[in-house]
Amino acid sequence: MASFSFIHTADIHLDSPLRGLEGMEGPAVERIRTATRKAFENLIDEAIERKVAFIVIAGDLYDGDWRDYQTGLFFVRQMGRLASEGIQAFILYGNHDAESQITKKLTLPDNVRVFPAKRPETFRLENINAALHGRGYSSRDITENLAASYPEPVHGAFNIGVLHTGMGGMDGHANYAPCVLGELLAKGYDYWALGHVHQGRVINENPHVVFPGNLQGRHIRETGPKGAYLVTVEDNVITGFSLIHTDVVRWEVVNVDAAGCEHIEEAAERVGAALEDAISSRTGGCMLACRVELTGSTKIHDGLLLSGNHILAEARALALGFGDEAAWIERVVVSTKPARAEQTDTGEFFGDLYDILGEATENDELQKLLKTDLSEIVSRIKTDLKLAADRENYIDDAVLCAALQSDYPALIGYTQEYLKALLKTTED
Ligand SMILES: [Mn+2]
Repeated sequence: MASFSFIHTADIHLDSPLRGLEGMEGPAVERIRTATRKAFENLIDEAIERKVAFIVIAGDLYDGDWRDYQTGLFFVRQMGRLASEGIQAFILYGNHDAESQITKKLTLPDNVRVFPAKRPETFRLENINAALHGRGYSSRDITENLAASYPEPVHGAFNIGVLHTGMGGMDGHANYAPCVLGELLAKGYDYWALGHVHQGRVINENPHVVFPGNLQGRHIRETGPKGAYLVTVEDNVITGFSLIHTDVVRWEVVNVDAAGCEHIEEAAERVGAALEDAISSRTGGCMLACRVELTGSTKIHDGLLLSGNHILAEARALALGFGDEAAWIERVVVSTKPARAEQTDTGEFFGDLYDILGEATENDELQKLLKTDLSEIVSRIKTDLKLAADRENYIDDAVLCAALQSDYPALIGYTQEYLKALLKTTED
């Protein structure tokens, strides 16, 4: 009777360009830059060590068109490592690496099979009695229900459906190749190897319907441990199912309660303590890549708001104090509130201006003026961002978000807070 294991991965986004690292150097930044490749190498190491029969890549192997041939050559080299161990690989392209998105091409080794985009294809593995069904993307925005076109299961075999889908638009991901759980279950397959949703999730067991999530988190919206699923099958029954961690950088938000802080130095001390905690609880030698968020009511609220680069550099210095590759700070977000006594005390000198701005959030005339003046800039930002950022990615800067949504009251609100802090400090 057949017994074998396989690895299910997706959303690798190999060589995905990482924003915000421009002009930065050091081992930590270098580790982030090369993380998607290193995680993929880890996956191949695992596949070889565990002697799996094959690996399945359920879409978004690439982030988009290769900048040069190095990305493709890296992938071929990894496939060659599998080939020399007699391990096969099945690839299905998703919205990011759809046929229309990738213009460069390289010959893949014989152990690699690619699901076509025109129609579903079934690959049979007679020696282990498995059948893999799948259909790739011809273009990035597939609105057709691809699963509906998949064939009936091969009788008596272990059937795997490979599919890149937004299912019902989960986690805000674009709802490409939509389908519902019920129809996947009704297909009669044993395992649905899905891709596209970056937060790993086991939707169903027996039959298994699984989003493995990213192989490696790439930014602050892709937090927590990342990896791929190792599945063991004996006599057509799943007897082992576990997540293998492959990530080399782990993204987290580190909250720092700055309530009651009297000085910036005190806030920095708390940042240091929070970082130490976060670093000591990380696992598997992963480097921590984190966003520090300061919260709580404090009299240094204004100082923090205006500290800009200083508090960020300070946090980065604190992180370096734990070693070269222990932690890296992406940003410091100041979400503190003024201490109670200060909340109403805006001072006479600029009190009027503050009040005017306060009323302005509800002033239709002013908003009309802003709309006229700002709409061109905002629409240009929109175009640039849409070109640069994938629609799946989130814009996580609050001010940018307000601009993109033409939320003028919110924009005025941010300006009001910033001006208040600025004017107060100038007055002091
Ligand atoms: Mn995708």
